[in-house]
Amino acid sequence: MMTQNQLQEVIAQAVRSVPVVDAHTHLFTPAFPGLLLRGIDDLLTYHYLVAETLRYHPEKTEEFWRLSVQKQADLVWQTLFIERSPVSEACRGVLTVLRAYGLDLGCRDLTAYRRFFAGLDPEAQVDIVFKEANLKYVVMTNDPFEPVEKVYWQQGVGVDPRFRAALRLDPLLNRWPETAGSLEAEGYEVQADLSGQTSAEVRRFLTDWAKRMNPLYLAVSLPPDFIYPDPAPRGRLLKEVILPFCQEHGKPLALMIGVKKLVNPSLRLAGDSVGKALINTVESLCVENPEVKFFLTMLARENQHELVVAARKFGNLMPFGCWWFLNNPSLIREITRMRLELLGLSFVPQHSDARVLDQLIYKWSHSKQLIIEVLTEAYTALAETGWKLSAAGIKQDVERLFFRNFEEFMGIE
Ligand code: HDL
Ligand code: ZN
Repeated sequence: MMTQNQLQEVIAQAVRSVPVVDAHTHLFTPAFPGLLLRGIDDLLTYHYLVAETLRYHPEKTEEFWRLSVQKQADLVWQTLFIERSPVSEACRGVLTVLRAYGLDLGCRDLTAYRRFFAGLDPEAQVDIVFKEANLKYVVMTNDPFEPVEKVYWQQGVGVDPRFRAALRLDPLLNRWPETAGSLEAEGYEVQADLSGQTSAEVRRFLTDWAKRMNPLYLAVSLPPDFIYPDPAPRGRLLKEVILPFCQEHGKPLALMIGVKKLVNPSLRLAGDSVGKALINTVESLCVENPEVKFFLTMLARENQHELVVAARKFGNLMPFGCWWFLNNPSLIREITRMRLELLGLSFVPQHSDARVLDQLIYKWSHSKQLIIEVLTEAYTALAETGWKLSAAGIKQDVERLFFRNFEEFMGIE
């Protein structure tokens, strides 16, 4: 029987050493020039930190957007790191990254940090970060309507296998009929009122892009008031095109529910907020589409318990991640405990949502530390029943959480 100390060490070692599949990021392979964000200025101008900075300077918002990225980073650094202690999760993350690169936090010298990052080759930096965060691969967010990115796919640019694709559908499902125009311009015979050959043509669009990207899953973020069934275009496109496509191609559908877009438009990417969504919608989708796999995350803390209960009812529902405003220690602990208690090991505890390459280092080290804490509580309670635990068994459990559950749900052998 392991002592408590031995048990804690076995769990910590298993989690720290387990390779990670990062189920959702906004990163890009360096093969897509200009799209991969990396280095100290991109870290400091992460939209989480922009929002935190502009709380102190709301009057500077419009001026802020006219600044260069470097000048924006200067203001963030001065406001959040020099004039105040960087206690927020996003601030602490920057410091975790600098420390992982061996940089001196004592000097607080942004110029010195810039000099260090300027010397990093993108491919080498990918190798360093993936090794430090022990990543098998990350899943990108790939939008076929994004003018710069789509050209790289149409040109057939080779993609590093450590960067897997996800076909993102927000413009299609959330901005119809505006998007109908983009599809028509690409040669797809669609009608704004979804008449005629629209369903068949949207399906052809998906087929064309699935061939180019070979996505692991299709994905869309949705507002709190998302309903299904729904006679409006989103509901019809889901019913007539997306769900049949996912079923036919065996591709899971990732639903990310609860985003209130641009509650403060002046903050741009930092202007989105959160709203409690309708779990009935999730239940309807799962019960009416038993052959479709729903990879699902919700943004409101208030939706987390009912999502876990819904997952107990549907094997085709896989909850994942502590998304965005939930990706903080207090909520990661709460949500992961809840999932372990009600779902055992049948969930995907975390994704990074990283937008900047180096963030992978902090997002995974912070989350792994918290998951170690929660797993230690759970295994300690289990050991107290007299159940015999082994290092091999714990290692297998941890592998399920950090990559095997995801790969099995995605149908990856
Ligand atoms: O829709 C999404 O994928 C969200 O993650 C947004 O990109 C959001 O801006 C974000 O970066 N959250 O972490
Ligand atoms: Zn995201």
